[in-house]
Amino acid sequence: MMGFFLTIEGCEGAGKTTAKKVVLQWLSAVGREFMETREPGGTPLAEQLRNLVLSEHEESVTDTAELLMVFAARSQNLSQRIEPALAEGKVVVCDRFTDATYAYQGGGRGIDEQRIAVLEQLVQGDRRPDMTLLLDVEPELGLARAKGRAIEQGGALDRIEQEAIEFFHRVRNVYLERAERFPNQYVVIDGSQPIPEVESCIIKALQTRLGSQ
Ligand code: Z5A
Repeated sequence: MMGFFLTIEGCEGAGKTTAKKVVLQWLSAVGREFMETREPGGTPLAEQLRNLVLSEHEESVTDTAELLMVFAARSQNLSQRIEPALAEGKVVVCDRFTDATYAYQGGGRGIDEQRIAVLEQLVQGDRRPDMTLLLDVEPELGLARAKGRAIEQGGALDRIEQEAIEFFHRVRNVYLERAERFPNQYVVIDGSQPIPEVESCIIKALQTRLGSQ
């Protein structure tokens, strides 16, 4: 059986975690072997890089350093976990991938898309997601949810979540532009719907793209 690379994307609080649960339950129900991971992260070293990217530092983090850290983490995750799982014919379910780099470092920070594309090619070669579920919500709604959850769990917003609202509008715009540009890859799901509706959209998308494989 061929491996399948599925990524889940969206602004903060869009419902990615909720979507991931639905995807994993569906894969178990149809008996497909899967491997679950996230970015930045997924291996011990990549998780350390994740902490560096998301935590506060005394010195300011340059946009280029942030970009290189997410790609360094990606290189580890690809070689240690993603590529081996795909070679074994598994479905890889990855919470965020390079589309997030285009959205956050490209849209949010304003790094030129071509620079990101150079690193994408260097780190990934021709590897691209087979399918991306984009949970789309207005940033105001997503951030309100993320804040609500942070309060519930007694946590705090991370370094990126503290950006101004305009940052997240730029992030969302890049995601939506990419969804238009890559219609074979993207499935856009309205994340502002009630959870049961979001779940049934996800299941329909999985049946269409993975059901016959
Ligand atoms: N980042 C980057 O900059 N560059 C890169 O290349 C990559 C990542 C790969 C970590 O990502 C950060 O890394 C991220 C981008 C950056 N920015 N930040 N910060 P992350 O995915 O680990 O963290 P996150 O974006 O902050 O995820 P999140 O806030 O956990 O979002 P979520 O998973 O989409 O949310 P959720 O947990 O599913 O839902 C949030 C709450 O809303 C929760 O209480 C739910 O019960 C509730 N919810 C969810 N769906 C609904 C619906 N439909 N109705 C009502 N309530 C709902």
